[in-house]
Amino acid sequence: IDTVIPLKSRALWNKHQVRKFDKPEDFQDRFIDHVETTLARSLYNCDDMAAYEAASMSVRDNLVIDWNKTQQKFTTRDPKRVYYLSLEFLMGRALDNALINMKIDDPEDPSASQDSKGEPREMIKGALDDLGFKLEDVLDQEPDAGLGNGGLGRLAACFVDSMATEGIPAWGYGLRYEYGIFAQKIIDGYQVETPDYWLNSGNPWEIERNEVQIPVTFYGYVDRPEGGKTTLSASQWIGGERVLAVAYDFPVPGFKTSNVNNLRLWQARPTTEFDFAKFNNGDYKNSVAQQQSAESITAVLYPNDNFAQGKELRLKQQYFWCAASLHDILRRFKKSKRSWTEFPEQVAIQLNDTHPTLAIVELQRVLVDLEKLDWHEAWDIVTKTFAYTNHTVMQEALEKWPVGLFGHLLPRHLEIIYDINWFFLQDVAKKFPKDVDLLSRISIIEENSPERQIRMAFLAIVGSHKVNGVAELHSELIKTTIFKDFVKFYGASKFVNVTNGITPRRWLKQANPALAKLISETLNDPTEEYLLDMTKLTQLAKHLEDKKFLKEWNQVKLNNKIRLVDLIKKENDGEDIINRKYLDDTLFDMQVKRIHEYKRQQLNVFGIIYRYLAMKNMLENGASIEEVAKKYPRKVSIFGGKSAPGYYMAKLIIKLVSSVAEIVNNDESIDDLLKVIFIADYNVSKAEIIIPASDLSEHISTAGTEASGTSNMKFVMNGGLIIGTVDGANVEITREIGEDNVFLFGNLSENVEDLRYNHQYHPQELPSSLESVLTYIESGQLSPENPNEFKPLVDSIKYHGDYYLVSDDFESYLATQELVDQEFHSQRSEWLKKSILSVANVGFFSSDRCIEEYSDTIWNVEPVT
Ligand code: NBG
Repeated sequence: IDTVIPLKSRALWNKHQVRKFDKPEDFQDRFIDHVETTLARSLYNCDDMAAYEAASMSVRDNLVIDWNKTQQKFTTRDPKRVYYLSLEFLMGRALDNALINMKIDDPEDPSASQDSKGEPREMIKGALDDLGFKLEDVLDQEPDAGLGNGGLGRLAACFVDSMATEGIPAWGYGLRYEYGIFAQKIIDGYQVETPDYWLNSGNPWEIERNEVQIPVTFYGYVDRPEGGKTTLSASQWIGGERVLAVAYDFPVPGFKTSNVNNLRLWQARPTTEFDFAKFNNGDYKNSVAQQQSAESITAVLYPNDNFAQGKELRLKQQYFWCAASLHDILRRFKKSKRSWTEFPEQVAIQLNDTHPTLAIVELQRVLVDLEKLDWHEAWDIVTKTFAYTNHTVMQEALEKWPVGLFGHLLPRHLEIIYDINWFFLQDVAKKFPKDVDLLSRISIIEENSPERQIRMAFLAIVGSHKVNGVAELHSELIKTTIFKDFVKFYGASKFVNVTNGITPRRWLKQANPALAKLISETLNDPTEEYLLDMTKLTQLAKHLEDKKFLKEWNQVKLNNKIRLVDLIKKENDGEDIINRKYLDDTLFDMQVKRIHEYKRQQLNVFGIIYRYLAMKNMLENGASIEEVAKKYPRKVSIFGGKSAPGYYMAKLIIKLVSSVAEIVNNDESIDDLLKVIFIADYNVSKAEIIIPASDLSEHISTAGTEASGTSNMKFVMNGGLIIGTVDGANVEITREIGEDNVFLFGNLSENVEDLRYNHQYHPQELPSSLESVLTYIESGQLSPENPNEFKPLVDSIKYHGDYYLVSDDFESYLATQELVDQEFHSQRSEWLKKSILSVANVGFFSSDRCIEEYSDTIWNVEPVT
């Protein structure tokens, strides 16, 4: 390894080598060191926030030591590396996770296993306690790193955890947004967005790399030097605007390993060049303003989930990030002095959705224009390097860029895309000479819209060697619908499935420490190997008849419910909405995820209205409250999730939930039998409290619309049962844990098209159950101040074709909910067994399994141990 340090000085360096702390006293030493020197505080003004910062920096010191070693190891061994390009990394909090994943070893006795020292988390808890701080309060200071919208961003976060854990030489690349996903406030029942300036008190987890600054160019024009006659030859892009990409690195520790990977996020900064022309004209202010606008590139995360907005700034973000990341990757490769043909043997780049598709074009540009490779030679390298993950079949979420906008920002890239398409279409025409329609259908350029558009998904397919969907059903669907023509051309083997997964370290151990403890005791696995090898969980099934175990299992759930009820109380200014007397007997039914029509929170809330009206009806007809309780036992319906700020219908659904909550929660006649709660500002750290408390969760998307879903896996991993449609990963969850343990309902995806067609041509009669709900909403009782408030929701079903098939699934939803009530209330020990069997068979959904599949079938990489 190259170094500028002269040989004679190296011994001294080694002598002063930094060491990891491995004892409480050493941690305390570090902690106070950071309080007094890094933070310039003291014993007299160290509050919880300062304690969080000092603890984080101390823990980070340990991680950084391992991180340096990991990176050195990769540099020396030079294995094939994986680069995971994702515009979103929804990391949540880092400190607690680091305490779980951090490996402590004894420098004096490296053979002594960590296990003999106990858990680092416990050690730090004790050490902080001695210093006068409670770990829980300290952890609570950390703002979420909310650099993502929903499942797609959280998936990337789970993947970096698993890649580090498995020893895959991998880096994540993303953007360091100054504003993450907005904070949601609910005011008078409406969502109000407030900016999430998460870096407000600094970020102890990042390392600013001012030495890594990469210039990125936009706009301008293309020049072809002498001899270069066509767009295929080396060309020169004369850029118009230049900004710098500065690297910020986040250590990503693996579990039970000293492997620490890197997540590199780019921040945009102005170049230090100065526009002297402007300056000399006396236009100092404008010359500075232009520089300032550079920073806007990484200012804010686009808050849309499953929706492509098509704004120039978004395209700028994408290119900025792709160009910087690729530059970094190429620089690292070039150090090895290998030939370009070896590039795909050394580098695998995974595209998380189409957002980084420009990286394909950028690599082709660099190889042709700068490295002077022949077009075809370059293209061969490119396609062997990239692989693309599709996360949705929904049209509105598929990215397309108008060529005008695109060509203005990236003129050379547009030429390259046209050339890629030209060669591609030639190949298609050769293979299917008679199929003229096919060419326009499969073309990367869509011609028949008002303006030509670049279809980014098509470009991603053409530029990749593998394309994967994220659950079996979804991976089949993409082959038969949106990418059908590509299967015809390439054959089916280019299209594979890798079913999503989640990291059990965060979603079991961190979110549900009590359950993790019970599991490790029951499995007689004190060092928690099951968190790495989840097949061990199947042994839980042996204990189904153990009464004591069932009781403990139930107690864990109850305690988690109390933890959640405390949170809800805190968020409601200290008022308890949920009656604490009956918690064990109350079914906690949850739907927490982005608010979206296709996810059908409206189906859930219509079901609640139906239940409420039925209860009232019974009472009016003289039934006693006990009789009502028998038919409609205790239940709390919990909602949480953000709507995109510009998504009118989703926002209306939030308001509807709030309005229903207002009526139901204040109706004394139903005696707390039903409560409705909307938890504001759903995010990763709230999910960690909400999910472990669920008895039932809802995954009720219109069949064929939810690519996978990952919260379904999180709930199951925490012993919650699920009610769901035959959609996304629900299908495989059912296969793994058994259909007796899942409440499935509704139409199948193969019928969706016909049902939609029918709605259009034969406006259907609604089931009377739904009719009564819609009539109630139309009556205006939920919104006396604006009786027509929810008309658009009603109309979308009654008059606008009910695109999401709420009416078709309503009856079967109600019937299945009735079954849920019965089983929860009258067969409680059966319910508990189902809960245990869910956890016992959830192992398949560990993201470690995903990463192994990606490594074997797509990346062709091996762990470095
Ligand atoms: C989302 C899907 C989810 C899936 C996640 C992760 C997009 C475009 N898609 O069903 O809606 O679980 O991706 O794969 O955000």
